[in-house]
Amino acid sequence: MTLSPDQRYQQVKQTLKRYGQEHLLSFYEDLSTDRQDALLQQLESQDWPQIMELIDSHVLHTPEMTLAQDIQPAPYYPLLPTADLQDKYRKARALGETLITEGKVAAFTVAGGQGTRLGWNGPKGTFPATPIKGKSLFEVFAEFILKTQEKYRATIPWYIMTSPINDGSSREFFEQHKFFGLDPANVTLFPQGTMPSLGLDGKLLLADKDKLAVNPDGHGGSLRALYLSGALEDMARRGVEQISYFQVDNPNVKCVDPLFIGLHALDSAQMSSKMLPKAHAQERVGNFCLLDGRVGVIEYSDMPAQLAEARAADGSLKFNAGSIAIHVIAVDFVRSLNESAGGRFALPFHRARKKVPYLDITSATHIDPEKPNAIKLEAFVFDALPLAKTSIILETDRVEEFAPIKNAEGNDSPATSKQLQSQRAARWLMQQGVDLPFNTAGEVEAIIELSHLTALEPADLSGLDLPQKIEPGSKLVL
Ligand code: UD2
Repeated sequence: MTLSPDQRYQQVKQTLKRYGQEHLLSFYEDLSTDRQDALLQQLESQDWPQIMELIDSHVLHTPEMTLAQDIQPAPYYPLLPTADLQDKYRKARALGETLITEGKVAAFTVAGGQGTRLGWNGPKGTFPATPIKGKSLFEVFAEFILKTQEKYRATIPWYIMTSPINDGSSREFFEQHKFFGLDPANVTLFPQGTMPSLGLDGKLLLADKDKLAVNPDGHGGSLRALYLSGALEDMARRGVEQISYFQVDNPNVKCVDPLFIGLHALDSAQMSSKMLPKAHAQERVGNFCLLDGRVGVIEYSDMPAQLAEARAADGSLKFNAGSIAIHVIAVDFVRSLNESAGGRFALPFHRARKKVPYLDITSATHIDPEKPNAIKLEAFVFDALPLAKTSIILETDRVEEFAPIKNAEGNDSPATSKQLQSQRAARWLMQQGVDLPFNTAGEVEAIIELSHLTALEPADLSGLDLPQKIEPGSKLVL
């Protein structure tokens, strides 16, 4: 039976009263019918019992950080296989290639972040990332996928998680650029979920008279959004079994890596990760650990200093495995995270105190707070790792696979990323016998842009018409 607007209003009012949140209807009478409807819909779609539990545990109280009793470094597959692993790596690569060829692998980019640190006024995927042509991050990934499809004569469906804030502009960008040559039928954009931003007094905030203040629910929300958006169903329909997960900010990522996918599948893992040896003890990346025997990540901000600084017998960092947020995740595992706990999503929320603009109820004015006034709740994708029955880690190389663009300047900025992109291209060219100019620190003294359409890995360059020598200070697009 459909309820009349008034019946719906009464029902919502009752619910809010039960939870001490009636203030959210303060401006209901001022609104047009459409806007009243929008507000009711938003309020009806909230999981109130869960929100109230979270207000109690994460706003009115601070959840106690319970680290595991036993914290050990997590084991990983080394970058270069030791003699006893060579055969396994060969088999793994072959299996990864077979899975790609058979259409069992999808690419998945999380691109819902707000990119505040970079100060870019648009979706981060539209940021001009490459050193000479200024290709966008989305284009860089599209080229990787195009070339992989050509190399393996396969289709690699690409899923991109946006946020409600940047979904429209991300779609427009893809349309303007004709999906960079990909078949639009194989590219799916969907927005991630949101969580209400919670005032420090445990009251939800209004962004406007007809709108709750909400925030994206974190990259961990991607595993929920894959399910709720129908993307997971779409994958199942296409016969996809493995999801190659990466962040939007890293142009050097191997969007689809046969060796990594193959090792994950050979070991029947449910969720696997790539790691980098940390540059220094306090590098701002998560730390792979064995937490009471299960693979997990302790975020840099939560890692006790004495563990972060601990040394192995040879003087190297004991916990040296840094997470760069590259994963392979089984489709069935994502489904189980959504279906096993009685339909409630399995990942926990983390709290962050933030400044959230809101509509003040008493004065009916918009306030841009100067101090943090709210708690944002976010899920982290790596919290799924300890829930996986098996989880493997593969070491990768910083220049080869990590050139993130996070800050406007300094570390992890467009400048450092462009340098790393040139550096990787230089390495690959050097392997083909090209003569390159390097300074004493080993940095290439030329700007080189190497498209994924030309090569996905060094071997793809062999047989191409390459220059014999690159002069210092020159610019080269390949
Ligand atoms: C993340 C990891 C860090 C390390 C680093 C590597 C966390 C908490 N930290 O740090 O351990 O692996 O990456 O680069 O994960 N995103 C969404 N929706 C959201 C929030 C984020 O899609 O609600 C996406 C965002 O677009 C980006 C990625 O997730 O692609 C990383 O987000 P971040 O910039 O908040 O994480 P960062 O760089 O602090």
